[in-house]
Amino acid sequence: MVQTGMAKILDVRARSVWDSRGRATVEAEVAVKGARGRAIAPAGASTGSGEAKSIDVRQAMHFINTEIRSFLMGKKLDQETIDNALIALDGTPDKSRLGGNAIVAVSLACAHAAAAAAKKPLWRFLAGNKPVAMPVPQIQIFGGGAHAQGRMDVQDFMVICVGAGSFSESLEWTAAVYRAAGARLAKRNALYGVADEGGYWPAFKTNEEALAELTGAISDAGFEPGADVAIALDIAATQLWRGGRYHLALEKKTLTAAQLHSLLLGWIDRYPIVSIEDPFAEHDMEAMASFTRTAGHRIQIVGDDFFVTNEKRLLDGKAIGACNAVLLKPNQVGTLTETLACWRAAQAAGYRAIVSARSGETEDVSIVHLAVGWGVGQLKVGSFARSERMAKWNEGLRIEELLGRTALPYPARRLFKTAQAPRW
Ligand code: 2PG
Ligand code: MG
Repeated sequence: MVQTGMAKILDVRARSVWDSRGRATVEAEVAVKGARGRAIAPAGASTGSGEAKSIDVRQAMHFINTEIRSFLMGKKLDQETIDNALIALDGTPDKSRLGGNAIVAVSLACAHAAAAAAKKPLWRFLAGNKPVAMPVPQIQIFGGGAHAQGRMDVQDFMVICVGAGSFSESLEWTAAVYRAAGARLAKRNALYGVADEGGYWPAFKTNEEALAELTGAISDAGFEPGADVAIALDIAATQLWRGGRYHLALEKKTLTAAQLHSLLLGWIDRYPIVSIEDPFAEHDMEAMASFTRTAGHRIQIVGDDFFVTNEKRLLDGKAIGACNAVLLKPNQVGTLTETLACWRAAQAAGYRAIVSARSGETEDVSIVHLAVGWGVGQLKVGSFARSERMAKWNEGLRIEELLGRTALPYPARRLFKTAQAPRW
């Protein structure tokens, strides 16, 4: 990470603000001479047990305004040193004393302050002089799981515009698919509203019906499923796992890991799926490894609750051949430095990564800057509605405009080479 190494912290403050679910969350503000940075902690609903623990917002504010503030005052704005000091100051393995929410807000606010002091946008500050590419978006069309009161078992039905030539074109195509999906649902009288991340909350009878409808919406919008626009799923399977079995409430089915494995392989055969996140529960290491052995050469298999942005968990997963990609959520691990360590470990392991928002979000757009500045390649922000989501897509558009022709080639086609003859 590029550092100014010069600016000294003059002030650190916290305030309570509101997130997209109308819940209080913490914002941190860090001041240096002539510049300041601020960031807001997001919140998940389907969380992994290995995540940094958030604490009560009043408590988090109190710690930022007292202990963290007195500790950081006068310190050099060096990200790694500050993050390591915050980890040591907290003193717990899961950041439960000072709060993962307090720590991530301060860590990100420091990065913003350092970039502002260097008079650079955060993405440029993080990238140094290296050329960067715009990330490929994964955008939710239907929402389920913990984000829609379990109405559907699968949490995210998303699209990846694998054939699009740029970030902005990906958004244009997604807008068309999102509208087409809404029109299909309205026609069938199957629309309940939108789920937590802005995706439609549909009244389907089975999870597979969502796949068929999404494939239909891609065609309705004038695209070829698989070649132009493909499907990505987040099963968020930890949420389905009870007593060693996977429970699909919508279909009143209880599956063993082997049965879920077969179900998912069938879906990959029948629908244009290019990525599946958390196909098995966070504890089900062997099932994840076995699924990766079978399907890892065909699709991207992403660990979210499974890795919780934790470098050590990623290395353990690599050792048994589980997954081939990792979701990066700064608040899942707690600091920017640990998030970057996980991304570096992923690169060394030959894994891909996707920077991701949480289901509880705000207007904070830091993650877009991380995806671009670190050259991560993919970005997941939720759906294509509601301003906490659109703020991030729109920030990407501004960065794309600034990059202009200096951008590295947009990586969608390279990452998701589509089958010559569509299987669907
Ligand atoms: C996920 C995220 C975002 P949450 O599971 O990937 O979709 O959800 O923030 O609730 O963990
Ligand atoms: Mg997930």
